[in-house]
Formats: sequence, structure tokens, C-alpha cells
Amino acid sequence: MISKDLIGTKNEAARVAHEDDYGSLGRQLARRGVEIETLTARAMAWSVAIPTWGVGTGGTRFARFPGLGEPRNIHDKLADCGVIQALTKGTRTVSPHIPWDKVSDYNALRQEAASYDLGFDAINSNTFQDQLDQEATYKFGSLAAADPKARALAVAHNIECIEIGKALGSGALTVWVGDGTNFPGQQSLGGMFRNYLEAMGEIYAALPPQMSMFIEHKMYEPAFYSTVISDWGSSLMAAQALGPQAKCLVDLGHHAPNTNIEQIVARLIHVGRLAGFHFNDSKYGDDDLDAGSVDPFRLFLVFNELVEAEGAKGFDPAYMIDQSHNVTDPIESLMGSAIEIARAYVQASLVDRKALAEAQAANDVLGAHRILKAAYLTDVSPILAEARVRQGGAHDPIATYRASGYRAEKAEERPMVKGASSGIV
Ligand code: PSV
Ligand code: MN
Repeated sequence: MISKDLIGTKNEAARVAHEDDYGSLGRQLARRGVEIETLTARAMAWSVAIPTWGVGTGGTRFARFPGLGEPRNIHDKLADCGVIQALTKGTRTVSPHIPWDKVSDYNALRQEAASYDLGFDAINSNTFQDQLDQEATYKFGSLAAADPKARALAVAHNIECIEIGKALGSGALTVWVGDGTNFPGQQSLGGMFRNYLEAMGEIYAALPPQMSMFIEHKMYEPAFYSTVISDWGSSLMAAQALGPQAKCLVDLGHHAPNTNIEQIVARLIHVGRLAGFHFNDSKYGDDDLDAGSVDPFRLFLVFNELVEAEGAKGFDPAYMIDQSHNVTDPIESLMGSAIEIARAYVQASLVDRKALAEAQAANDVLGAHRILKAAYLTDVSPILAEARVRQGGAHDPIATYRASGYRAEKAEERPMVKGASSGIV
């Protein structure tokens, strides 16, 4: 783990400059009628979940270049997530993926997570790859497959995930399936959707009342001609057919390029079906780049919708990072993304909503736009740093992590597994 002394020493070295920056931003915001402490309190309360698979090194379908000291199992993954939480103080939960994170004692796992100051978020099922000695293959689909054996297996797996989720204290089951087709005519498009709905109905029936079902759509990949839950329309149809515990999850990378994602968010909020997010960034498709690294303005615009919707009945989205780290240290990337996501949230909290509503009512187009931009262009870094430091986190999480030598230590402890492998996660 990262020593508290190291965090304290690093923070102390940055203290004078930080206090100066925080004071200056406070005065600037006060002139704009904003109390900085309100924003700092919001930043302190903010949290985004880390996916257990995110701390591993990803790859492409061409190759995977292993990193140093990669986590070998859920226990190592929790330790890495614990580092992220200790330094950023804004990643209080982890989201497990089954069967990758299966163990024999979930109570013990819950306690192990708690020892790192972590709880469990949505549980993710996996029917996009076959497990060893599986009775039927998912090669041609899982919940929507033509083969009833594959469908039954996928249903049973998801029900098992619900049970594991209950034991871990998860509030939701996230279902993403890679089901679809690569050739026109390969399957009936309508038939696949009907199979999917029937299978999802069986899973839904196994949900306890306190658990939600998050339906994650994705336009393409691994299927390239059609995907059974390809967009928010299909996702919403499924959620509405299943019942009130089913909601639609938005992964920022799962849309056609240039899609207006913030408008999708507004629509899902309108119908009370926004489950939450998988944050990442992209340039071309489901690139799984670090959240906020390519298009931070879009991230801000998503949060602008979320902050506007605060207080609406049933509005309680789940927030998770879902990205693949192929060329960086995953811990650094995840900390960087957690900071960028919190930044977008705080910037969106700065939007002068009263002035915006007035500008919109008066059709003052540029005036309204400038109100958004004024919030987006405010450098809220001192607020984010203050929120971390007040909670015992690091003023500069990445610099402190680098100084800790954690990765080198893990490289010794977790020897590299030889041999090439590919895969998106
Ligand atoms: C699919 O691309 C996805 O976004 C889903 O959330 C999966 O569970 C995750 O990635 C696995 O990498
Ligand atoms: Mn996702």
C-alpha cells in the first residue's frame, strides 16, 4: 500500500502553492456569486467505480503487451484499486466481472475490499466468451442465440451473478452481450431480439427487489453486421418490456462517431431509465481510451445534463470507468480518468443555471452557449486537489504514486506470465 507518510510529505511540499491557488480560485468564484466550499463539498462526496478488469493491461485483437506487476487475481486487483482509492479518495467502489473474479468465499472478499476502504458496485456477467469445458458455445450468441442450450447457460450464469452480487452487496447486475450477426441473413433480426427478451425475462424474475438490472448497449463488435442491443432505442425497448428494475446503461464508447450522447442521456433521464455510465473516451469507435483524454468537452456536456437533472424522482445513476490500458500503467490511467470525470462533474456544477434558463427563454443563443463555456473553461483543479487532501488523499496522485515505487515492488511480487495473448480487456 501507499504510505500515509509519503502522501503527507508530498502534500506538505505542495501546500503553500496549493493554498495560494485555492484562495485565488475562491475569490474568483465569489465574484461570480459562487461559494467555493459548496463545490469542494460536492467534489468530496463524488465517487466513480473502478472495474476490476481495468487494473489489468488490455490489448487489441492484434496483440497484448503485458505490463509489469499485473494483477493475477481478484485479490491483486483489489490491492491495486485500494491504491487508486487511497490516493484519489474518489473511487470508493469496484465493479467485478464474473467469472473472472469468482472466489469461494464472498463474505471474506467483501471484508478484504473493506480493508482497502472499498465496497462493491454493479456486478458484470460475461457471456461473450466461452469458459473451459462449457456445455454449449457462445460462438453464435448467448441470450439471443438460436441454440436453446446456449441461452439456458447464459441465463443460469446471469442468475449466478445475481447471487454473487447479493453476497457482495452490489446494487445492480450489468448485462452486456456481444450477440449479433456478421452476415445479412445469418439470423432473424426480430427472432434474436425475441430470444433476448425471453432470456432477460428469466433473469429479471430472479432479481431481488433492491437490485437493478443495467442493460448496456453497443453498436458493433464483436458482431459487425448487426448487434442485438445496438443502441439506446433497443435498450429502452428491452428495459420497458422487462419492468421498472431494468434501466439503460450508457458506455461512452458504444455509439456511432459524432452521436450526440448528451441528448441520449437527457432522453433516458426523461423516461426515468438512465442506469448510469461506463466512462471512457474515443476518437473512432469503442476505442476505450482514458476518460477525458480526447474530448473533455463532451464529458462536460454529459455532466451538464446530469447536474441539471439532480433531484428528479428516481434519478440515481451509477458511475463506472470502463477503459482499456494498452500502453500506460493502468493505475495511473485510472487515477487520471477519475480526476477528469470529477473535473467534469465540478465544472458542470458551476453552470449558472438561472442565467442559462433566462438566456434560453430569451433565445439568446450565444449568451446561453457562453454560460456553458464559462463553467467549462474554469480550471477547478485546486478544488479537486483540496477535496483529496481533506480526505487524506494525495495533492498529486500520479506523482505520489510514481514516488511510492508500488509498481516496481509489484513487478517483483507478481512475475510476468510469458506467452502472447490478445483480447480487448
Ligand atoms: C463491452 O465492450 C464492455 O463495454 C462491457 O461493459 C463489458 O462488460 C466490458 O466492456 C468488458 O471489457
Ligand atoms: Mn462497458
